[in-house]
Amino acid sequence: MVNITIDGKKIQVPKDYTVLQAAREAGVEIPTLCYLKGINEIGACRMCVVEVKGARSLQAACVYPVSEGMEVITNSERVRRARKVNLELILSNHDRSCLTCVRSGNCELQKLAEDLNVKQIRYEGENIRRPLDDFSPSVVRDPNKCILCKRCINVCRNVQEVGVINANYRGFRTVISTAFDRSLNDVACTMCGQCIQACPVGALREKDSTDIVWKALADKNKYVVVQAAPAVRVALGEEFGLPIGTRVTGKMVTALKMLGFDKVFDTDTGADLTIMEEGTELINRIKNGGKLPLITSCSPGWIKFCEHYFPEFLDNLSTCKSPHEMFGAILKTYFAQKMGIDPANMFVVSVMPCTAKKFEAQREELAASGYPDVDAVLTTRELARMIKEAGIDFVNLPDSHFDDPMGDATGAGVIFGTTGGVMEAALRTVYEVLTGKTLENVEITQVRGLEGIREAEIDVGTMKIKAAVAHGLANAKKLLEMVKNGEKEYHFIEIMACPGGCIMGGGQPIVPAKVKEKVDVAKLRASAIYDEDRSLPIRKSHENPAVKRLYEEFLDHPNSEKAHHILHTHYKK
Ligand code: HC0
Ligand code: SF4
Repeated sequence: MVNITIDGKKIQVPKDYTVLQAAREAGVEIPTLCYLKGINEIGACRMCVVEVKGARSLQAACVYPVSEGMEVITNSERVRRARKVNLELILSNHDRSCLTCVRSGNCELQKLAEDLNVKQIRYEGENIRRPLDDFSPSVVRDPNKCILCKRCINVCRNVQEVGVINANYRGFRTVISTAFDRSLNDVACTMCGQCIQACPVGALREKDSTDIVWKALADKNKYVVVQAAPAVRVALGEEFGLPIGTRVTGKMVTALKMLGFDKVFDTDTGADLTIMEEGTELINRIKNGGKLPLITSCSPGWIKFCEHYFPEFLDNLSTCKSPHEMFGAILKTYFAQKMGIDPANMFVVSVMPCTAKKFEAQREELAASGYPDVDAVLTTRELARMIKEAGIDFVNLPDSHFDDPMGDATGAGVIFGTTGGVMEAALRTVYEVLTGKTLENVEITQVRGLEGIREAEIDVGTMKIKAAVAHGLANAKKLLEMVKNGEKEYHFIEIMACPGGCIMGGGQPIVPAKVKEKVDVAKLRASAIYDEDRSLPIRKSHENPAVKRLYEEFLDHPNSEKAHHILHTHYKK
């Protein structure tokens, strides 16, 4: 420990702390912009400058280490002036179209300009206009709004270990881009959207699909069905000022009905169906000497990562389509037949916490009826924008239920939304199928938690299933390397591209970096998911009445020929 003084306040802090960490602990406010705890600590924006007694120039608190006897001043005239000038310089070279920016109201730059009382910009930047990169179906890059904070670079490089974006050129010409300035669509980007989550401004955002969906809703000839992913219901409320971790399932359903969708369904039903198919696939591979470990296939960012970087594992991937794609395929076949609707006139919208789902929906192999299984994907943020545009008072909405006859879902379907959930849901079913016994305690806590890689051995009758869970692509990579070099052996692996699973997807509400420093967002959203699971009367996928009916009336049995045709897919090397 060392003794330091910040603004006259004496404190003791660990000797490996930075000045910023010490100040935060002492409750002293220092503004930051490029700083992203544990991910981007590079002192680039110089918003956090402070005076350190004995040092000639001002120091960036986020990278300056504490030392015994250090005296720091965070709020002198000199410090305030320097921060203001730095901010004005950033703003001088920024496209300041705040009124029409998707991040207006949730922009860290806008907030700083307000906090630092910047009322004029005295400098003229170079303001080089650069073209938008909007060729990716998932992520739009707007270099004119970029403030070169490099948060996106370090998330992509270190959290996801993908590393497709970097700083090109120097000085005013510096631009965050890909190698040779290609579109994100033309490099090995997984479309996970974690860079969007890290961006403090509107330089990275999702490809907007709200117009396409409004158009479909207005088309009298279209039967427009919507399904909502498990993770959306525990985060959508944040866009309307509700606390992180609030469950808004019923309000979300009401809002979707008010927007004019003909049917409002639950992707959790698709998740239950996935468990039937994937659980059966696992049992068959174990019994018949098939390729193991079986690896889950529901996270499209993970699938794209596997196709680009680990093609040797493609045969390990479950052939199951992801739940929302399965559900879309069922809507345009079974449900369309049942309702007497031509699938050509059906428009399926998925509301997802994920940007990679936009890319997934466009994959041409995902079209069981001859038409795309899913026509448009909205992120949680886009749905919030539509609700606001429609003038709906979301917070005061009453609750509604998902529609029949496809509206039943189980707690097993809900927990898909958090890391470890697909594994737990599968094991709830696989245990009962293999042992013929009832699983009394459905909460398989060994696979829960937020450790990057988790392992479990589950007794199922005469055998033990060795399972592993990884979330975030750097963790996925680490786990796959261990499997590849024979260090680890498993029967079943769950991989989710985003750290925390879908609850922390690239399409979820964006929580400012400062709030993320204090609040464990993943933990709060995950606990809301587990509460929702506990609140449901049925918690095992194979007990879902809608899924049972689907097999009786249409699919016959899990992994049947028809099920394979409609619910399964293949991958590209
Ligand atoms: Fe997920 Fe899904 S759980 S990927 O994370 O499997 O996006 O929430 O909808 O499809 O169900 C996302 C979330 C889904 C799918 C489901 C899976
Ligand atoms: Fe990297 Fe994911 Fe952003 Fe692509 S979407 S640039 S992989 S962080």
